[in-house]
Amino acid sequence: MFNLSESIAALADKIDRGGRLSRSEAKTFLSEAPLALLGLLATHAKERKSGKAVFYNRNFHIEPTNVCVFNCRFCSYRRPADSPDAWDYSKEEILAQVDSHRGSGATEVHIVGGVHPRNGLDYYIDLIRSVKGRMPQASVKAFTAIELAYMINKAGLPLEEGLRRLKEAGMEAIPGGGAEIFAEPVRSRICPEKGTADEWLSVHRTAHRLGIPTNATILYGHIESLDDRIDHLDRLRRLQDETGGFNAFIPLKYRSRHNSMEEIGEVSIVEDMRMTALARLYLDNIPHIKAYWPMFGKTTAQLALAFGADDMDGTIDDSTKIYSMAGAEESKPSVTTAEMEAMIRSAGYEPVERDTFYNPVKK
Ligand code: V47
Repeated sequence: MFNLSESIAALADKIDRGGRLSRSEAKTFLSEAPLALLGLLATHAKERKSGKAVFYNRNFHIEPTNVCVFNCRFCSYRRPADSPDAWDYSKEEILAQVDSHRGSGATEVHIVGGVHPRNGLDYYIDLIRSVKGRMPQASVKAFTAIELAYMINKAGLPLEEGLRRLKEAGMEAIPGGGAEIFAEPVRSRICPEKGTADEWLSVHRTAHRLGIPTNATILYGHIESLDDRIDHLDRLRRLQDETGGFNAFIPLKYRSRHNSMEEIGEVSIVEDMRMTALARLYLDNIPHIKAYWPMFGKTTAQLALAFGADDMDGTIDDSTKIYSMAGAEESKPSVTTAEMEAMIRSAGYEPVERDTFYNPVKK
């Protein structure tokens, strides 16, 4: 039908029957299948899992500092400690930020920042405990695997013990940042100083073992190849087969402004949709694919719901700068729940407000 080649028609049939794509099949399918077919199959795969539901939450971010010991080439946010644009909030300032979101109905506080050279594990344990104390009804989803590995290494503790202490203090989930691209030749060009793929994966593996759910990301649309993308997804799929601890996968499109890879530019919306569909089709064991609107922009995020995404992240409340500093459309990302629900409904889906663990929030 539709002049599809025999191999693409056979793969489409396999996917439609719920079959698992191998790496080489994923490569063939992504290179040759028409965009509309990817959308159709990814939508079927999404609807088999969560029907017409599209999830969102009420959340806000805290970005304690943009001072970072690493200097990733794609990052527009990081500053050296002596830069006039550097920030490094005190605990009191951070708690005042938490207080400013009181009454917003937030069920999640997302904390990530630069890897600051000064702070140690005890500082972060105290910070998490204090944030949780100020807003006990919200879950704390905190620190990328890179921040976690750094603070736990610095304390001279085994990973498991460090994560256990952070969990005890109130860290209930871990966000997906820091994964970038696992393939070493690309990783060492775009973020040479950052922890390795194996370090990232072992933080998540250990967290899953301790019952801490986590997310995963990919940073795509720069110098990586299709093989690198599939390799990245494959490592995540294998870890998920082992642990089942990932809740969501978030494809993060490289945004090119004000960083040292700017000359590369950005991929098109067509590429964004192909990447979203690939994630849904390849990661058959990760329940949720997020269309992260502060990075995609609202309209692209909405379109991603027709390519297998089932989660729009949250209301944000103008609390993150990572993407606006890299030139994303939303300079002060914030939506009300009514706007969020209207975005989801007009894409043909039923909005479901969720908590960090994807339980529906009772209104
Ligand atoms: O690891 C930094 C990315 C990530 C750029 O788990 C960039 O729910 C594109 O991981 N262009 C941090 N991407 C953000 C993150 C995240 C965001 C939302 C939800 C969740 C979740 C996690 O941001 C970094 C890096 O991959 N990033 N700079 C850039 N110029």
